[in-house]
Amino acid sequence: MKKFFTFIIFIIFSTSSFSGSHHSHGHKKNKEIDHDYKIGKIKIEKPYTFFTPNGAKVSAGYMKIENYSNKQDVLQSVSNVSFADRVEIHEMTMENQVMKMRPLKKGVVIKADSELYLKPSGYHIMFIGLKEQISKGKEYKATLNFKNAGSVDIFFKAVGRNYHPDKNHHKHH
Ligand SMILES: [Cu+2]
Repeated sequence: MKKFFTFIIFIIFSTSSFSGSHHSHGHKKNKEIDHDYKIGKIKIEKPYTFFTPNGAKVSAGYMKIENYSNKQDVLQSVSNVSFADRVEIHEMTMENQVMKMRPLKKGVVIKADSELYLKPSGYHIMFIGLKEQISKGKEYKATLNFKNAGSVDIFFKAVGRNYHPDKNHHKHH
């Protein structure tokens, strides 16, 4: 049996989830928030993380990953993170009505010709042992390592908890 992490979930995850089945592909560009990356047949859209309250030890990163290849790919690991002691790829699961998260040691599969959302209460990148607090508006670098497509440097944008990647085009703070 694998060990489960039992961090205090409500601090890390909002209850908001994605609604609807269609998503714009960034035609309405917002320089502040929209930022995409490409490596091979993989496209990463709008990586983000929530800014943290003082003293937070963990944070999570989210994004949309699109695989334009006719072969599946695997996000095997995340590396090159200077703001945390270590990084893991996690999955949220419900166990006896308690949300728990589990590290995915082999990474997460992105099926051929499909898209995968890393989002609150789903798959996410876990930053463990924060060396500094995540500040709103700042960007945090990481390297995503894909089995087939290779490695790509991205920046997680630190946003507030009301941020939603598809609904935030017209919000200003
Ligand atoms: Cu986690």
